[in-house]
Amino acid sequence: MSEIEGIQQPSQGIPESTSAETYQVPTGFLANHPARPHIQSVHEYKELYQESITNPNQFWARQAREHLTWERDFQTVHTGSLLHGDNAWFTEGRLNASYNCVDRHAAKNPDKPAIIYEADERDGGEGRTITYGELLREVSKLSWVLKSMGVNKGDTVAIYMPMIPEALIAFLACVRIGAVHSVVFAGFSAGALRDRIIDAKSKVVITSDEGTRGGKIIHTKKIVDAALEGCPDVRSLVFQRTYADVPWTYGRDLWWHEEAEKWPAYYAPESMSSEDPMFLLYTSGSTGKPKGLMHTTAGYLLGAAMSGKYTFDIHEKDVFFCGGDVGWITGHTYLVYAPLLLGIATVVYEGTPSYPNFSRYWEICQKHNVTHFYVAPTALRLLKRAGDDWVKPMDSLRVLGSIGEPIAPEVWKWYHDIVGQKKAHIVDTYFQTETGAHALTPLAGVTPTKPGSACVPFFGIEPALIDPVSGNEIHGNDVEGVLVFKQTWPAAARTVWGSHKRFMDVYLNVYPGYYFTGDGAARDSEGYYWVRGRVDDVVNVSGHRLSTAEIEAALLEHPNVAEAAAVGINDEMSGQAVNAFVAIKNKDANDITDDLKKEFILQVRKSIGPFAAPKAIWIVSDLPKTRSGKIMRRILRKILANEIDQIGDTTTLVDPSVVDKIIATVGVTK
Ligand code: 6R9
Repeated sequence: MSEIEGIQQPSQGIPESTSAETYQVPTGFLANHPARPHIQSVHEYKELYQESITNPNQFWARQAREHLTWERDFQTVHTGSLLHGDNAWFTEGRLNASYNCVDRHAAKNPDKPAIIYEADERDGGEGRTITYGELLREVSKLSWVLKSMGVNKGDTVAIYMPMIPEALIAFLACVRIGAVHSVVFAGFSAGALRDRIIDAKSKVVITSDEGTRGGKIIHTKKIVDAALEGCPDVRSLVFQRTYADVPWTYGRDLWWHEEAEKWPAYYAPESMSSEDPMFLLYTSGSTGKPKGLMHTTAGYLLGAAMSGKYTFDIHEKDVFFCGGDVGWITGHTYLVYAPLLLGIATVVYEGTPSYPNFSRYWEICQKHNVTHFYVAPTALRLLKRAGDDWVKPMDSLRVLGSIGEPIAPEVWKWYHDIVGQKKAHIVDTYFQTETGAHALTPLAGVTPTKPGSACVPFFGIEPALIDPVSGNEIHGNDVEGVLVFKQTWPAAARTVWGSHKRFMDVYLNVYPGYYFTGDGAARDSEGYYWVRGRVDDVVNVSGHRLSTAEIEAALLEHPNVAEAAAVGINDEMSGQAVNAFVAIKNKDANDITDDLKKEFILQVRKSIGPFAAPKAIWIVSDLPKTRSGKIMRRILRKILANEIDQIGDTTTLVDPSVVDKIIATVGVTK
């Protein structure tokens, strides 16, 4: 059975505002500019874009030689196809990611800031700045340490770290020695971490004693300890962040600082082939098991460098502040790789937007003259609700980015008017773990924008909309369908680690010849794209991608859960929220208490992580199932949305009367 069997129809209509409200590049953006935008006009964008689609080999060869430093030049630009899933870029070429991010800048400007660290306020909000010269020394030392621990080229290393500079140092040391990093967001539970360590066959986990975030302690080392209970051969390297007394397993655990001081401050970067794996990043799909998307070296780096340069219009002295966590693709590409590839300073902020108060982001922007700020709409909704008084005047801001979920037009406008003081250009960027870098986005300083639209395709991306019923492409404008891409691009993930068949089935075999995004989208009368959200069983909670199947699998681990169905519903603050319907076993109806519901929520926190906890649990006697045993989640979604009249035909259900019982439980009005 293919994973996307239940593709849902993209539902909403095109908002009225689609072509009515267009914002031109703010005059303040240009007034504040250090030089002039890299791309000067919509016309220039269109010409370059056209070349990227009609003559991709010429386009990408030029870009690859311009943006990356090669140890050995490539001869072949691209081989393979979406149909066969065998794409390779810049073969014969050799390079090193860490060299491109660190050495080439350290040689020219050793004293230039690379990382600006802002600590969590729990520690008084202090921090430090790390220059490119220091970064090269730190990365080199850690490279030696990893080698001394037996990590070789091609081995996988798990990184389970809070938002501190050492997380970036860990990324860079891995790629310096040719190891494949597999970063696991430090909000995942021990069980989820263990699954990812085992699936990736990671040899070492890099972590910290603890983390601190929003004034709270994250017990990273303890979680790693619990995860490693199931993996006796995996060793751990522990950075001292809070100096807490943590449990220690001699022979397995090593302190970062004790090891690093043993080694020289230069380590020669490993020579890597363009297609050598660079990292794995696990993400949720329609089925229970998370998949490790594999990115390769040259193509990924090129996507990061080019989108950094052109989407954000980054210039030499810019300071980039990405509020996303390094555990997600946004952190990988836009907190770590893009700014460092371009040789600018990247802000690493350990805390949250609301601690100790709602000005924290803006104070950081003021303090460090941040030119680019990039965050998920969920944080913007929170800050908007907190009130405009918290926002500070930030004259250095030129570009404000949004990522991870659709941004509502009123939040977009608030970002533009209040945060950006109508002087910064807003870029609503659409991309995925799988795309590696931006796929649909305005270009700062170039593209006229529309609140709520991710606008136009990035170079090399040829979007199309497909009718999910007929499987045919929908041509023309003012249409809506399933979003696909018609040709591949260098930064695309190459496979699902250890399961190429799954990669083919989920992304490339759904509509043969196309890359399937899993999202629904509209194309308005001017060809602008409006991403609606997932058409599969993936829910986007506060910009975190969750699989309903994974949540259901977690609930089923509880001894009193007979069956579970999780669905996403719209939520004012988190964009979407998860509600779970549970049929219980081994308990009487009288035993259904709030405590039991709490236990179910706890089960999900334990199995996946706190961020995946359902917002509500509904205990029901039975779930709406077809004769073939398929749970009709669509019906549950309609009930929660109070759209009872749109439930449709229920005659295919084994027991249609369960629908009325669920309606009574949820308490909606008919
Ligand atoms: C970067 C990231 C990818 C999914 C994607 C889509 C949603 C991301 C968006 C957006 C509307 C945007 N998404 N950016 N939806 N507008 N600008 O978030 O990657 O975690 O893999 O999630 O996020 O649904 O398919 P990832």
